[in-house]
Amino acid sequence: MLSKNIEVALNKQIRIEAESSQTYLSMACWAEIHGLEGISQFMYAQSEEERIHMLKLIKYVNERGASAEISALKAPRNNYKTFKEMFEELYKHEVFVSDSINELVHITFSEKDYATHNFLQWYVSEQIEEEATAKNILDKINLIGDDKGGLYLFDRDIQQMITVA
Ligand code: OFO
Repeated sequence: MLSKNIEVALNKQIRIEAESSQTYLSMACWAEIHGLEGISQFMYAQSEEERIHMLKLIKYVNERGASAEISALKAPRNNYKTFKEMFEELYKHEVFVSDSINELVHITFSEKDYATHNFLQWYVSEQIEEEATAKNILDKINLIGDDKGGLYLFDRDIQQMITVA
């Protein structure tokens, strides 16, 4: 059985994962309407991945005798000046999610809930990966600068970075 504090904290994370999914869905749309096919595929996959993160939390909360809450979501931003700005947002967002997971892990310690602590380790590793991917992409974008040919190749190559887990 989960404590009330843990239930509340996990439900907050469920909302964050759902909002992440919506944020990346909005980025996918922006890239699609701007003709950035590869980037858009990447963002659709990211959105899917965040939904899986959300579902994993929902199942865990319900299985542990508490209730997962499906709440209203904040509307994501739907416009970007450049694709670089969009990826900067993605990186910032992933850092925010990592902070939130860390906070959650901290709460499990203070509540002595080692089962949830153990469950969250998957998210800790996932965030290391996601932050690294976002950082890697930003480094590539900085190399490309304003070069149109570089953007063309980047849009093609980013599809190789698609993973859904
Ligand atoms: Fe990329 O955020 Fe989920 O965990």
